[in-house]
Amino acid sequence: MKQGRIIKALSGFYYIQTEEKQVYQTRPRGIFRKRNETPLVGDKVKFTFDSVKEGTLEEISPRKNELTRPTVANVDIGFVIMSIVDPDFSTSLLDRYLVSIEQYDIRPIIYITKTDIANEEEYNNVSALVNQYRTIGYEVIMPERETVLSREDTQLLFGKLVEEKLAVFMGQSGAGKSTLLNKLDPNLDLKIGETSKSLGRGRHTTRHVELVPLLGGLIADTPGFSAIQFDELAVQDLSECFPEIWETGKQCRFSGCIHQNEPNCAVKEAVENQLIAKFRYTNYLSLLDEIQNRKPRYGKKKGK
Ligand SMILES: Nc1nc2c(ncn2[C@@H]2O[C@H](COP(=O)(O)OP(=O)(O)OP(=O)(O)O)[C@@H](O)[C@H]2O)c(=O)[nH]1
Ligand SMILES: [Mg+2]
Ligand SMILES: [Zn+2]
Repeated sequence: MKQGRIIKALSGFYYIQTEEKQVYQTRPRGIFRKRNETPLVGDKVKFTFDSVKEGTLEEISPRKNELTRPTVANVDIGFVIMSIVDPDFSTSLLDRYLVSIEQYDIRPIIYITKTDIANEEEYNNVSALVNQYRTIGYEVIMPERETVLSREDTQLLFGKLVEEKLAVFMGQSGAGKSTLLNKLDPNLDLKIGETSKSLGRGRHTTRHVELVPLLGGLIADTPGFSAIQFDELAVQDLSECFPEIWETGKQCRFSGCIHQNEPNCAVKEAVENQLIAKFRYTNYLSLLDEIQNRKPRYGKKKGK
């Protein structure tokens, strides 16, 4: 049996890439359907084959994680692509993306675009916020004002990060995800300036995710959707997705404190003393409110 990774799923076929970068077209064994198990893009698998067009997917390795929207398994890095302007930078949107990554224990990296067209004030405002995110511990890549990174610098930087890894590009429509990918690999020739809003929205869209081999790793571009839902996150798990709130929360009087209305809450105190950024706490509370008010459903535990 050969080993590889599913890089594309389309019309019942699974395309598996091996270490030698050969791609095999396979169909899954019937047993998966019987077990109600769906192979996912990103899955590490074993397969047999008669030719590159006729293979059989035999076995799926246990997943490290499973990202939804896009549905990709075993994601190592989530790049959140955020523009300063056009569309405007928003911490509440950024935090939504971060939570959607943190809940699956994926390493988040923030990348700031449109540094070349933002004016001084806009640049400085975002720069100040970026520093707060760095203080929390987030990795942020932000080119100098009035510049964008050269192709060489971008490739060098990303090459170090994505080698041997599976990365997903996320971010609002128009933020510059496809532009960045084209810079990393001009052969990709992805369409830019195309709003893919109509995708991503639907409940059961047939939109397919594809992993693109890039700089020794695999990258998935995604259409920008701003409506991220947190169907799988339980109230108790949200603070784990805000590293600084999680850390400080260990000192709260009540062990199950969700830092909302409880007395002697260390988080609220830290916000008052400006040790935790007010906007982060506000974003936390609004997400908490959203989770508390969503239609009743069982929250899935964060896989640790
Ligand atoms: N000046 C400037 N323009 C940029 C930058 N990045 C992207 N753009 C432009 O912004 C527009 C949108 O870029 P895309 O790369 O298509 O954005 P996207 O994130 O892929 O958007 P969706 O596919 O809709 O999710 C295009 O007109 C790009 O040329 C940047 O760093 N600076
Ligand atoms: Mg795009
Ligand atoms: Zn608390």
